[in-house]
Amino acid sequence: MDVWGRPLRAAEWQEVILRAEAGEFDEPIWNVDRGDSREFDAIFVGGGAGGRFGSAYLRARGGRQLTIDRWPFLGGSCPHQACVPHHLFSEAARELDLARWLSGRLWFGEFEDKRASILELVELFRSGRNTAHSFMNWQSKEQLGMEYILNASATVLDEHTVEVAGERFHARNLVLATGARTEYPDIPGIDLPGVYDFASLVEELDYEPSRCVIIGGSKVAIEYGSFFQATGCPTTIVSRSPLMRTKSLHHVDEDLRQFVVDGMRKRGMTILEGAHPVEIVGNGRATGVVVRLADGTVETLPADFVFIGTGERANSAPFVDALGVEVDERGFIVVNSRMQTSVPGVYAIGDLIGAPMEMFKARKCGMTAARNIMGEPYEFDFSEYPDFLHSTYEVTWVGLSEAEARERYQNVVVIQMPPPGVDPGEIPLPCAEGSMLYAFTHPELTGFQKCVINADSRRIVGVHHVGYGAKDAFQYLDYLIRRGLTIDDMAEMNELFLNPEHFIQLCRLRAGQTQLTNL
Ligand code: COM
Repeated sequence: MDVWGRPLRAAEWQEVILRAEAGEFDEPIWNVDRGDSREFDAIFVGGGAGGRFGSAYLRARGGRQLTIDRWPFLGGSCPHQACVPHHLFSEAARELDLARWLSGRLWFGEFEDKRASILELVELFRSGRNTAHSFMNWQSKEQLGMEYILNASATVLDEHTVEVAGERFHARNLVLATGARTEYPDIPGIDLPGVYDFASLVEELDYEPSRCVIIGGSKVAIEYGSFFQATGCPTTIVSRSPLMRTKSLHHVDEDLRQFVVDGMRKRGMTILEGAHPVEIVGNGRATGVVVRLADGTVETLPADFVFIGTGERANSAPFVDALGVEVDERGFIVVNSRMQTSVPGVYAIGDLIGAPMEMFKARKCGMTAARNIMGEPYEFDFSEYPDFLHSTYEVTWVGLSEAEARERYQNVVVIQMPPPGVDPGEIPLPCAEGSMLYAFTHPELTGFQKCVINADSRRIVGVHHVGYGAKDAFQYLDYLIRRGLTIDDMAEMNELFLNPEHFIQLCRLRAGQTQLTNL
């Protein structure tokens, strides 16, 4: 199917994508300007967030790109299996949580334990994701002027050549962007029906789970586990490390962690830390998980639904074979801060180069590769970034934890709500849009916040929040903290009462002090 020069409306794209997904046609979707004789500056192998944003940036800089994806749409796993369903499920978890705590009050009906269906929500996502897919194709073509080939696998032949559907394309550079997939633990029974990860969940779930065991303690485990539990499906997390202390999460403040993990337990989840999965047992399908608990005892946890949340592995093998690119011990492609691999002219971006597996990193990696390819030396260091996850709360943090700050600076003060040593039931803060109903009914559930300040320089070095509606602010706080934001700058800001994390007004209460003290 050739769509070059033929504008397709988003609704027409929906039709095309649905037919391709249903297997009604397996030919490539060609959106290539055959009349343009210019060499491609880059071929992006993979059209997910990194490939799409890199491609758009390179075009905007006047370059010519070609983006190839095996799926019939651009945007990659984000709108298909990862971030978008995660946000849908987390929003459902949050709504359900409110309904549970306000059961029988105001306009809320009596909360029933199994009040929501995981399957129904998965089906809702499955039937609606096509709109995001079609938007990606439409925008990339009509608004961004990208050239692409979809619904076709790319075979990399050498550092300048890629073959698609028997045709060879050449470029000055290659940008590898094929992402990662869940790394399944090597234990007996892992292949049984009833064992899912975030991707197979949305592709294959066809029954209503009634009891879940999650193997692993990653962000995915916390987020999906909170969702499963909120629907009324009793959920147990089996994690080797304490939750939120896994390697992939850094700068997590201990008080924030406690609030989140206690909150999950308050909502009925079982969290087994220091526990190891031994085997998934079943009779044609999973019926339970055998675990070795922290005290050494072995127990079988019944489950008709096992979810893997252990982390991810790179889809790098074809590039190692074809190009010999250097990879690390987990298969992630090694790049420098310009996204250049060990092979000249070959770049790698996004999840393929390792943690953090976050949208901002994928997109900015793509942009970084594009800028360098277009002759602009540009480096991207993603070792520091604002981070977040969802339990039934939105949990957000940036900068140093209190413990890290105390190691680094002599004189640290903290602004915290609820303050240490105070009964959280007496202080319904932080609260704002999204937590007002909790504040007036269950004040101890409204959330937690902490601002960590180097009292000598007056600089804010870390901020941490559990609640609702504050994530946006953290994107800007990150930027400002890197530029030396002080408590006095905060006191100059204009709070839109109630601003979700309350940092502006709380900082203003202390900014008048010459010698800062805790609040
Ligand atoms: C977002 C996909 S769902 S992309 O980053 O816009 O390509």
